[in-house]
Amino acid sequence: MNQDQLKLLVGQAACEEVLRLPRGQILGIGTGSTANCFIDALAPYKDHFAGTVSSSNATTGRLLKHGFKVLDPNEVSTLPAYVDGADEIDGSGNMIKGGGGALTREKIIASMAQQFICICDSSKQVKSLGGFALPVEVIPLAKGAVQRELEKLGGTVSLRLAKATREDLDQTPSAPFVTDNGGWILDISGLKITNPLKLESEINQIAGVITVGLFAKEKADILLVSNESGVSRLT
Ligand code: ABF
Repeated sequence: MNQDQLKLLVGQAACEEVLRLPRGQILGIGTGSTANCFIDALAPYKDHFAGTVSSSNATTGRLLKHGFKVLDPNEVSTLPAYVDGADEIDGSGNMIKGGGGALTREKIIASMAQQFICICDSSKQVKSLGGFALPVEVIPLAKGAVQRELEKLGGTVSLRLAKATREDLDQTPSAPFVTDNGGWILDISGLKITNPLKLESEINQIAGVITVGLFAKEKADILLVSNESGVSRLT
């Protein structure tokens, strides 16, 4: 099976997992291609749920297209589950997230949920985090100041650029990628993250940082991971 097929498989498994919840619940929904497979698999059963809370404009658009009700997070006090992908996940459930640029809302909605159900294919499982560049969302005016602080951690820090369109390639260099919250993203590559919880806390303290894409304080409670032989459920 290729990676797309593995994502479809785990999206289906996550659908079966959340259908075990009593009717009338509100679900937190993540962002990315694996989360999209979950949304598409869940669409035929949308009436089992009272509504959803979304982690990005992209996910909101997909949910609305399928006819799901999408609620303002401020209308919801708690969620039984938040379902989302990850860029990397280690054996303890610590994750790097934010490759898709939605890390801030993902972390907010995950913090509202009783259970974080991470869904991924086996390529995302690592012994220790850092192979994937760590995303840090920053207030644009603080980009320089935060970058200088992050460079002290080791690794290489780069500003994430918007995907160049055909016209852009011929003219100006790409503009910075702008998140749903108006933030910019600095990606740190080359880190060997031996203590994700400590690093998450350290980076959170830097003035100008909105969110760091380390999910160690809010780890995954359940991991559904797909590989050639099917889907495993790890807790
Ligand atoms: C999202 O899942 C992001 O945090 C992360 O980047 C993404 C993984 O993307 P994909 O499922 O497309 O591999 O929650």
